[in-house]
Amino acid sequence: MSNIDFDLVQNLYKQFSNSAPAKESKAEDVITPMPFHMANEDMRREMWTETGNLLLQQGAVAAFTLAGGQGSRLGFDGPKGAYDFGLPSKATLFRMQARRLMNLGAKAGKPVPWAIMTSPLNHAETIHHFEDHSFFGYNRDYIRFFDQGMLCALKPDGTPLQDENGNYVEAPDGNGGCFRALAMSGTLAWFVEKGVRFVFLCNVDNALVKMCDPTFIGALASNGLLPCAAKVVHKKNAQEKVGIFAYKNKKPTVLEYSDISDELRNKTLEDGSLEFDGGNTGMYAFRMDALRKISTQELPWHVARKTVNGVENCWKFEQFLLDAFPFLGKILPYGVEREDEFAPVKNATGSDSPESARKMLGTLHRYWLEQAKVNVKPGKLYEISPRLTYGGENLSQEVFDRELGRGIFEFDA
Ligand code: UD2
Repeated sequence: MSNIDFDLVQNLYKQFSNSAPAKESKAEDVITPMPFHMANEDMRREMWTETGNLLLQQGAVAAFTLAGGQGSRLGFDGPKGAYDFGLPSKATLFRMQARRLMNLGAKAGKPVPWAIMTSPLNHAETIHHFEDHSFFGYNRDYIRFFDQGMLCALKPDGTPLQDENGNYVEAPDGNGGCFRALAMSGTLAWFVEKGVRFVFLCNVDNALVKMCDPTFIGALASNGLLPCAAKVVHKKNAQEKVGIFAYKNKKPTVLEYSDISDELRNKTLEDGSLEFDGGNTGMYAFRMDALRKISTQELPWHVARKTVNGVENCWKFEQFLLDAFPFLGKILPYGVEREDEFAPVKNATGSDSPESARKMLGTLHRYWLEQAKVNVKPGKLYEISPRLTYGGENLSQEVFDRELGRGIFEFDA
């Protein structure tokens, strides 16, 4: 007998089918922008980096990758982390994350515990990807996979959707299911056993993600009143598909792009800039006790009407990680430059695509080489292996000459 929670989906159907699509707020809600400043302008930056590196040396920092989503927009039917987005090295998103963590672990003299949340739909394939690549050389005692919960999809009339064999069609319960799955899978306990005190949590699909960024972790650790932090970028434009940082009735909130009204997303200040300008990058840091607290909290549900198995307008319900922030009550909005840290691979073409990610990574790595006074070729882009550098350090003409074609690749946009 499947352990499908039919009561839950029926209650959610009743909740959502009787009301108009929930936008970000009810009339009485007060929503105001959340100000943030750029971390690279903060005088405490050096101290934050030292603190983060010290915590990594103590083994007190873990990574947690959210990889249970279905990469439907990309048109790739495997796990998105296993997607090779066309770099000269053919690195997949998982390999990049693994090697960046290994760079940090080598410098800290301690491997970084790494948890990867999958869903039952891509769990086996994810494990196979790692096994096929010998886990990218990652220490097997410091990597752990677990899958998130699933919810039955409903037909437009609210009855459970079944496939041609009569099996119920289930979908992942949203990245907000990560807290429950982290606890129920025993991974939170695994973190405790490893001595973890801070967890860097990120989407699987950002080609520039600075895994367990020591400066970011140090910024959270340096302020004992804060349960969590999140990396923020200035939005590209009003339509950019990112959550926006705001206060809703004085509580820190990230309002998802699918849940905000056009009126709110298009609001501008007198100088024409966006009033809600803080865009969510999907990179967060949590204290362990904040994760414990949220794992026992029932987050709100969101509804999406999607075509599932060829049936249009089906009901899918999911929880958003973003809804943890109002419960935690405080957050550090940590401003970062998009060019340095945020190149999502979401769509097959256009913005947030493999091509845009390749260009952003190649441009950033070229900049790193230019900063190291390396003679780079006009118009060429570069890919530098995380084995050689985490954020542009330790590069020189000598390294370039030795590594070109091995750990450094030259390519055209
Ligand atoms: C996410 C953020 C959005 C912005 C954007 C940046 C949420 C709810 N929204 O939007 O604010 O930061 O990313 O690129 O996070 N996932 C699971 N299980 C699920 C659903 C998703 O693990 O059931 C993972 C997914 O694998 C990915 C991450 O959560 O790593 C974000 O999911 P998405 O790419 O579907 O979210 P998106 O792009 O709509």
